[in-house]
Amino acid sequence: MFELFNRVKAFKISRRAFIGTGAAVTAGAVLPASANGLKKLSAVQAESLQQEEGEWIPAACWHNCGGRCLLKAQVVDGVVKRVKTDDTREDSPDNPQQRACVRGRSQRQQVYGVDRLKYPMKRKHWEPGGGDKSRRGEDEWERISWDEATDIIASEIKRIKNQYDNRSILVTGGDIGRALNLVGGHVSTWGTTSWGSWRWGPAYFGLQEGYFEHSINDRMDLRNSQLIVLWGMNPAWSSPGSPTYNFLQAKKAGARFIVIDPMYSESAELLGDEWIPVHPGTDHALMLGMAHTIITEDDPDQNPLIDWDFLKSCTVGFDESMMPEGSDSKQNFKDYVLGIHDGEPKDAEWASSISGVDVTMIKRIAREIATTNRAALLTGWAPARIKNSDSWPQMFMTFGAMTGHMAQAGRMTGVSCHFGTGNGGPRLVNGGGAGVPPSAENPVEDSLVHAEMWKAIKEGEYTAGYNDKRDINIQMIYHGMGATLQTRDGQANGIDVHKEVEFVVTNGHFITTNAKYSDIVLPATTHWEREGGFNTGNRDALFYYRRVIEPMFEAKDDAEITTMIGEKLGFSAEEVYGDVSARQQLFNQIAGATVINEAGTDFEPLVTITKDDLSEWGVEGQTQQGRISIQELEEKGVYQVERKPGDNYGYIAQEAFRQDPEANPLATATGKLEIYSEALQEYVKSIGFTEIDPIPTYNPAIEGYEETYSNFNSREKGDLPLQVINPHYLRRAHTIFDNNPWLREAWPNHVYVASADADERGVKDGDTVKVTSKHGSTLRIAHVTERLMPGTVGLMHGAWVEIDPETGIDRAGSDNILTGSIATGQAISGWNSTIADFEKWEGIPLKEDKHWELRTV
Ligand SMILES: Nc1nc2c(c(=O)[nH]1)N[C@H]1C(S)=C(S)[C@@H](COP(=O)(O)OP(=O)(O)OC[C@H]3O[C@@H](n4cnc5c(=O)[nH]c(N)nc54)[C@H](O)[C@@H]3O)O[C@H]1N2
Ligand SMILES: Nc1nc2c(c(=O)[nH]1)N[C@H]1C(S)=C(S)[C@@H](COP(=O)(O)OP(=O)(O)OC[C@H]3O[C@@H](n4cnc5c(=O)[nH]c(N)nc54)[C@H](O)[C@@H]3O)O[C@H]1N2
Ligand code: SF4
Ligand SMILES: [Mo]
Repeated sequence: MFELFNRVKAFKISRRAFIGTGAAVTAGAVLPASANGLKKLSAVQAESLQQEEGEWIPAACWHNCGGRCLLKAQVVDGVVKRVKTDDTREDSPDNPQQRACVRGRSQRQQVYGVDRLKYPMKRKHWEPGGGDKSRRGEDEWERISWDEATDIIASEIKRIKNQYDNRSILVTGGDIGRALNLVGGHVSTWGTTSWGSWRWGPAYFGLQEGYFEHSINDRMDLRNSQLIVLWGMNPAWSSPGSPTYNFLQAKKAGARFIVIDPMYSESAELLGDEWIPVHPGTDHALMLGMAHTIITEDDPDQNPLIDWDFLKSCTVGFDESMMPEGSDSKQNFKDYVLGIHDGEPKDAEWASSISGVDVTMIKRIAREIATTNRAALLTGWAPARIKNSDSWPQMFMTFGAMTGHMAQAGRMTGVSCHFGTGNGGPRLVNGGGAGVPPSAENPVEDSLVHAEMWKAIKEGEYTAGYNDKRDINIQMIYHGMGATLQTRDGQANGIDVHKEVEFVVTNGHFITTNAKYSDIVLPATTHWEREGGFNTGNRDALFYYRRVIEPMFEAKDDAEITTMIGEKLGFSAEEVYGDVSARQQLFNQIAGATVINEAGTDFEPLVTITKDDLSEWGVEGQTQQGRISIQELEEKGVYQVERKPGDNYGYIAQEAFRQDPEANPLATATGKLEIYSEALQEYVKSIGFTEIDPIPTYNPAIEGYEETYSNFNSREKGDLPLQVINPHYLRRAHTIFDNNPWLREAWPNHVYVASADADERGVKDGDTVKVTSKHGSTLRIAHVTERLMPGTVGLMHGAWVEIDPETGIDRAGSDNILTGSIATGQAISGWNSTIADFEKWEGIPLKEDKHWELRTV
């Protein structure tokens, strides 16, 4: 191990030397400023890449980053010298290369980070039972052995289990549950995380569970759309890789793009023909105003704006004549929009007064969508990560249904986010299972919801359902994976909790926020240091990765850590994990990989396996015929299904349902898309927080736009007059890469503030500001911009909290230090509904975080 460390160190020095020479070559070669000169340069570079000895190994880029790309690492003498991306195919619009973003290309700086956790560490003042718990987060660290670390963990598990019970042990992620389930289990967590109100609710009114793949058509079909609305989505940042390129093909094919977003995003810049700024969390009101326009202007003969045929055959609840049996006919959507019973028409004027969008603009886009033959209404999850947005997905789908933009070529309405951005449909190529037996069942049923979790632990009571509060007494927290203390609502409560419980453990790569507030931290391997596996992303491609380097220092795989702790608790490795070796697990995944057949009707094995392969790998298995050899997979690291327009792999969401709704009903009580849904209403009620109507009525968000006023009717501004959103930006994949030196340089972590708001507060670009919400304060350097709607603050998601012990103020721009533990409806984590204000910071100005020390231990 020491030998490897020296090699990495030597490499770092020689890399610096290399960059020096590289820069000189670049300057010289560019001087002629001719195309020829540049060509010569790339030829020189290509040659130097080839001359290098060593092997290019497919390397994982494993993050929850919304994209997925091919990464290859050049390994010389056990050390990664370079990374490159997809050059396995010619790049073309139909079959783009799966090219890595800036984060993937900086991956080496993560794996070889000087701040990697090298050894198991113990908090200096830890004692059984916790010792001085208030020192968590500030205490020093001491190196300990794996044996000591696992001894301490096992004995604390036993102590806490005996002194309290298993309901006092919280696991926030990872697979440590495999060991804990054998000794009586642990409390779990759940939440709507990414999806907001798209997570569970949509299944109740007719969409499959809020996941990505099923509500929109595939990327080839996007080129048939004449109008594409990007409603609260910014693929250029949050779905890097091919999605933005695919949208560009749709644009080249003639589509007009409208972007509805409080921020003039990079996607708006690249694709948008029009940008419509909207106050965060008021999208529902805006869409009601649009619905009002087309309901009042629709004339089936002279000016047809509503697709009555689709509404009648495929939906229930739109008007009095379409109500499901047994319902109150007055509770129909159209009457609500017109204000028949409540006396409040949801017209464009009403919508404008909430959303901030001009009345004429609301009417115009409503008409434009309704009169375009083939439109795509696409939304990300950000507008659904809003407290009280439980009816928003139903509203979005209702508008799509009214305009008939569903289930036909070039016509679609739904979620376009993460891996499924602009590319709906089932995956075309899949990895197989590893063959590890399932974990023993967890006997503890309690599960805490993210949105209230930290407050619930603090107060000793959590919500288990409608009228169902239960007591809870957490004394141990095991962070097996994830960045829970950083990424869940109400971080200030979370920090308090971490200073109160008796024992906290984290497996991780760095002194992340979870680790910082722990007693014991255990160094985990990264995917580059493991046997291998598959990563999935968009539906066309499957990525294979294998071991690039040996484990750094004393890092161990999470599975091994769980096994060691299981053994200290008295169980054999087999009892914890089964006896399938890591090599066999990898082989099983390869052998079980499948790809769509040419007819697009079924799946067939992806990888050919010969007798020689079996003996070379030393695994059990059978020979099979597939499309590619194991050697090709190991070399290329990607299999991408070849696409062309009109091929057999296209996907039109809900097509069969629209063609024959009787023969292909949706999974609702009525078999239809339910604009009136008692099932949705009941579901939301059953969770135990706020309730909703069966039709998509507008509920102002808690900490939403309306609350920026002390009196919304008379428009008196309140103490917290601004709204904070947390865009997912390219510096990080959530919290990951926040410590990456290259990315710190490439992407400063400034808070985005609108020029008008900055002027009002005497703040200039580059000033340090203090942003304060109801729940906490954070310092950041201000990026003053015209690209943000006045009234909105863009605090980018995922920075690692850094509480100043003197002031109690966060210095790092942590998004969740501004959010509270507030659960609504289906327990939405409504981060994008947070109200705040900012002011110029009169203390010592912040340094850019590229100058900050890394947390090395
Ligand atoms: N305020 C606010 N909060 C948010 C959001 C927001 O927009 N605003 N977005 C939310 C969303 S959409 C999401 S998905 C969540 C993400 O929340 P998390 O999943 O908690 O975030 P990540 O940063 O991806 O955390 C992954 C962590 O696991 C570690 N890790 C990675 N691989 C391994 C491994 O193999 N072993 C071990 N032991 N550790 C590993 C990484 O180093 C990192 O610390 O955040 C949510 N939180
Ligand atoms: N670079 C990067 N990419 C990522 C991630 C990451 O951390 N970093 N995380 C990945 C994960 S797990 C997820 S869940 C996805 C999240 O993907 P999204 O939910 O699409 O991501 P966001 O970047 O939060 O928001 C997208 C756009 O919505 C806008 N927006 C915010 N609030 C509102 C609103 O109330 N109304 C409207 N109309 N627009 C609004 C934002 O300004 C932004 O331009 O991103 C994935 N991709
Ligand atoms: S988009 Fe994701 S998978 Fe692709 S290079 Fe970036 S971080 Fe890696
Ligand atoms: Mo997410």
